[in-house]
Amino acid sequence: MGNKTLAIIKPDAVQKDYTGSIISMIIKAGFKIKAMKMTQLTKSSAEGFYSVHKERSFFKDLVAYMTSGPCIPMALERENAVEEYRKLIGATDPKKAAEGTVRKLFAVDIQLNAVHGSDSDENAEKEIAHFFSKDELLNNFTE
Ligand code: IDP
Ligand code: MG
Repeated sequence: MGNKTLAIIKPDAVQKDYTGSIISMIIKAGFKIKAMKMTQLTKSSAEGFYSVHKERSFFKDLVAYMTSGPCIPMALERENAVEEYRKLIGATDPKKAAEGTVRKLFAVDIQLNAVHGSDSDENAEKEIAHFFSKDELLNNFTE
């Protein structure tokens, strides 16, 4: 059970000024922010980040969405981080997300769903490395 995950406040949520509310929920749920930046993904960076979905029908739209404006990636630390963060954000489709979850509160639909969360410890490592250099954080994690 790992202690880190990669979260992103996606462009639609940043644009609608949900950033403060979402970060507040993350902190109240017991996560420590170990690194954070605001950045606008290039097409190739977004394609790389979501390469597991490249054969999916929604891939082109997903890349367009994720490059549409600034987003806020964060490396988060907490016990059982991947699972606990996915519990906090709720299901991919906000219609199916539990009451009080980030996506229930802030997502528009299954695509414009406000936030990203890693789905495994292995992917959390890779996704954190996608956004943050070692100097920016990795040695800050308690192991
Ligand atoms: P996740 O973000 O909950 O892990 P994934 O299945 O990994 O969900 O999908 C990645 C992202 O692709 C979603 O967060 C959402 O923005 C988008 N997406 C997923 N499924 C669909 C779909 O059926 N239609 C449109 N966009 C989708
Ligand atoms: Mg996923």
